[in-house]
Amino acid sequence: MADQKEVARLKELACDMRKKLLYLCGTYEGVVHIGGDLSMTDLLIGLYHHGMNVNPDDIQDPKRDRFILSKGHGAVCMYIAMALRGFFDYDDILKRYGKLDSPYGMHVCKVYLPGAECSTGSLGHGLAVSVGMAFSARQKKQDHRVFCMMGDGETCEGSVWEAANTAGSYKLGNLIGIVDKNSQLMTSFANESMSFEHYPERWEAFGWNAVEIDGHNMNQIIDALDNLPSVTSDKPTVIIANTVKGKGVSFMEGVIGWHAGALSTEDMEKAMAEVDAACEKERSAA
Ligand SMILES: Cc1ncc(C[n+]2csc(CCOP(=O)(O)OP(=O)(O)O)c2C)c(N)n1
Repeated sequence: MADQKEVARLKELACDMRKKLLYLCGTYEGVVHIGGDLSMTDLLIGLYHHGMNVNPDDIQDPKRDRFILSKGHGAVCMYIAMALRGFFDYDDILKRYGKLDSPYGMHVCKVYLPGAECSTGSLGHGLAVSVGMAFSARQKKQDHRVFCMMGDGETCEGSVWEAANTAGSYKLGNLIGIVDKNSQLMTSFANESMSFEHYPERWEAFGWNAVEIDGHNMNQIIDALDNLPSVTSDKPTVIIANTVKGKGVSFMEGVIGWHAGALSTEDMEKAMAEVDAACEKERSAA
């Protein structure tokens, strides 16, 4: 069972991160992909603050775990998770997000952002790049992992399954996929567009371990990350995280219009107060 002090520490970080995302969404002059940012907040906190071996003071450490945000439209969520870990300054993100020549683009740009392993934004490519990185690590006898975060909508892309098949065929146990399964795409609910039946079995058919969790339950996130098979094992693992788009904000949860949007000051304050209240409830229940 996960260490409860650690779980409490990570939950606090997730609360802080949700508020930081909402503040940006209420103060930035354009739209933010807030729905899918809030669905993967707990997962990114679990990864950057517990599960992955990363060091903001040595971003080129060859032993570091590699992270690819394949759902690249959630870039600012990754920037803030990294800022809370000491990679960047949150105020700098607020100042420069989405501006010309900024390292903090709406999508991830490896050329501009120190610590980014891959530029993403065109969906369906991150897993293939991750497979290449994991294969290369195997050949060089390196023992880090490669983590790849995908959206469930993104996995409608055929290229994802070609990459999944390749990873299974080459027995890349050093590769971890995470699917932020919030059951919404951009303009529809997932099951209105594509079937997601037998979803874990699809991964298993390509030679993967599939682990299904509640992607907002920090105990389950930490358990999944703490119990990954060894880097030398012969099966890649996918963590299928059931999440809620817009998690934590009543007027966003499960609402199609909140794939991306901007918040008025009033709604921003309301949303932040809801997050605060939920965090306070969790604290007093602990
Ligand atoms: C190849 C490609 N097609 C279309 C888009 C536009 N697009 C951006 S986000 C999105 C929906 C993705 O859904 P999902 O992967 O489930 O992301 P989430 O709901 O977690 O934000 C689409 C279609 C894109 N970025 N890349």
